[in-house]
Amino acid sequence: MSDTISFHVHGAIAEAVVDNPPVNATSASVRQGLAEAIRKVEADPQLSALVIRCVGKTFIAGADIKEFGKPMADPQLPALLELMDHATKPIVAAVHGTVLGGGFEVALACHYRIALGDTKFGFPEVKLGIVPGAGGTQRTPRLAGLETTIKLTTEGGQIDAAKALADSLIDRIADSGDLAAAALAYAQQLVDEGKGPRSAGALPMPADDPALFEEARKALSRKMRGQSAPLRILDAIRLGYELDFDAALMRELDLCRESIAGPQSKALRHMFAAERDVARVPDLPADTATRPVERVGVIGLGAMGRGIVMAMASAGMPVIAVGLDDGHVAAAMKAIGKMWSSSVAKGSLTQGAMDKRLALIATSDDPRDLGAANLVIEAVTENLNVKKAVFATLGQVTQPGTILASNTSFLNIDALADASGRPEDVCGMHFFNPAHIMRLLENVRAAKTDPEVVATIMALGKRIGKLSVLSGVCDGFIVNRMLSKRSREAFFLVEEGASPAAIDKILLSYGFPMGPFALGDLAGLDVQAAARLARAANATERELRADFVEQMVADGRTGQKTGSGWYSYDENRKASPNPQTDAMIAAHAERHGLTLRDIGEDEIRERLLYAMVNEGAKLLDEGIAPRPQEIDVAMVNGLGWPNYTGGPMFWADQIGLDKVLATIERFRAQQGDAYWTPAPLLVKHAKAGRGFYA
Ligand code: T1G
Repeated sequence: MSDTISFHVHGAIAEAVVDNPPVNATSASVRQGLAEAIRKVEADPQLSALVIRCVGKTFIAGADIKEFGKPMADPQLPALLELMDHATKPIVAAVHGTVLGGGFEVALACHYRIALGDTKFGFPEVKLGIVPGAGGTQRTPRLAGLETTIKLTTEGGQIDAAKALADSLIDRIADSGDLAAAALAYAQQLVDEGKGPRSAGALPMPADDPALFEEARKALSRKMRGQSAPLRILDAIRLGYELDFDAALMRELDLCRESIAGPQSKALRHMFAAERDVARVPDLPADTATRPVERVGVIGLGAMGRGIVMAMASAGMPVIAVGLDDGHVAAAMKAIGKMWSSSVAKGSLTQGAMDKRLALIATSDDPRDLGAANLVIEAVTENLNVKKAVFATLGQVTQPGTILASNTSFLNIDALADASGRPEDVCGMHFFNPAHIMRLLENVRAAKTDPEVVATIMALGKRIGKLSVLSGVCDGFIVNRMLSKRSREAFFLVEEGASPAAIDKILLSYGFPMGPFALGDLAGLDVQAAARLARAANATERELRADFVEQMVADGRTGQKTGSGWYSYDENRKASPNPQTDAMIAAHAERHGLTLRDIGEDEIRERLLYAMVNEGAKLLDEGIAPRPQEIDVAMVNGLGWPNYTGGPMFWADQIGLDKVLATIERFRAQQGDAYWTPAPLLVKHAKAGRGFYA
């Protein structure tokens, strides 16, 4: 057998056991070993059936992503599955863990399936921009029907064993935890009952339902806007109505290969790897000790503090929530209760789970109560002096070794560290609003942060289900610093003659969920004005002059919440053009003697996006972002940069840094050195003909 498959014989039943860590992917040696096992069983008259199972945490979790884009050794997965389909003795898949993608396809090509009760099944290919390539779109509908197939393959979610059983995707749930024994007994029973092989391909397709496909197409075009794989997967399922089973499999494989070769899959696979890379901090040894975190304190119960309390309690973490006074605490708990109650009303949370979460939250208006926490997150108002005072207090009321984290989005954490008197315990944990929903967590290492503190907050992020990215200290860290350059260009473009709606539309069609102006209205223009004020000392005259948000705030127009900002909003917050905005822009131009011009789409898009790429290169130069991976993961998950472009740094690499640099030089000539001096790293890489990724 191959080095990843062992072969065992138990009476008349043979067993092929896959051992290919970490996730038993169908690497070449697995495919070869399974093919050999099938041939062996076929050739041996003493053997009547074959069980395929895996050791470790999971059954096969898919094709081996590392093999993509390289020539694949035979047998390819579809050829292996064809061998199974045509075997003359029954093959039983015994599955546990996460049965995903190519792994699910292996199981479906087996003739019978038995699973542990806590097994999960899914086709995550779509998340990698891939059409399933080994029968997933053909066997699934024949077994489970169209609705389950469309949902599983186009959305990439998972179902549990009970649902898989109800949908005939498995035949049996093992009644004990001993899957190996249960599978052998099942195979023996099949043999005893004279049950032979069975192919899902021999079943008819379910009755066609064009309306269901049409509905799915519409929903996916909305929900996964810009992505090609979901729609290609629908095309693949339809092959079952157009071709016979074998021909449909061949065409499905073509679609799979085309999708793997396409730019979106390349970018999405990059994101998959980058998300895992950022969990490993380059200069932090993997065996760095972490400090125990059994109770988290949160001080400051505004929108961010509440969201952080909710994120912690939702993850099962006991929290001490400390507000300014009784009134603030009561208001915060009322708001939290209201949000969870609305989830209960919608059915996305059970009352029991909500009660459990609430029971994890202790409240107080006395910071001394934070002495019982192992880690405290400060989320008070975004003002350096206020925060310094809080850190001085925290330094006194908490035990030495208690981690003190600030949720500031742009203030200097080194200054807070000094104020605490325990700088080695201080770091940043920058959540994104709403903190209980947004997946990104920017963890910030300050000058004196202890490595154990870094290791602890990275681990804590994972524990509460966040995607943690490590950043150094600077104004705005990774996401807000890059975003501030986009905002600058957006305001300049308006001053030069582009309409906010046109700018938003261009970023929307690039793939962002919304453009900068719609985002400003949503977040609140007063918030944006306050951030501009905090940075005014370092702003240029031109940046100060582009004071549109200040003008609107002075006018009482702070965005969605007042029904008016860049856009007008009706009572359902539906946006429409705002004549006041047009008037403001015209008056602004007249007041400052600005001439408006027609600006092309390419210039608008490139100025908004290259400003961020250039800033990203500076973050790398300065060591604020350890690697381009941190930037791509942060921008995709924090700002909604479309994941199928791979994030700003990967995207720039695909364009070619020489081209990006040439465009930036053009903007520099047009707009001035203050805004468009290329980052030294960008120049260096462009000259060397390489990318941010080697
Ligand atoms: N191939 C290669 N390596 C993989 C892998 C895969 N499919 N899946 C995970 N890894 C590596 C991962 O990079 C990491 O390595 C380690 O395993 C642990 O992963 C023909 C076209 C299975 C639920 O998309 O969803 O099948 O970074 O940190 O949280 O139609 O991994 O440590 O070096 O995520 O326990 C479809 C993707 C492929 C499955 C485990 N399958 N994987 O989660 O650990 S396309 C997928 C996952 C396909 C067919 C086609 C998760 C997991 P390292 P981890 P985890």
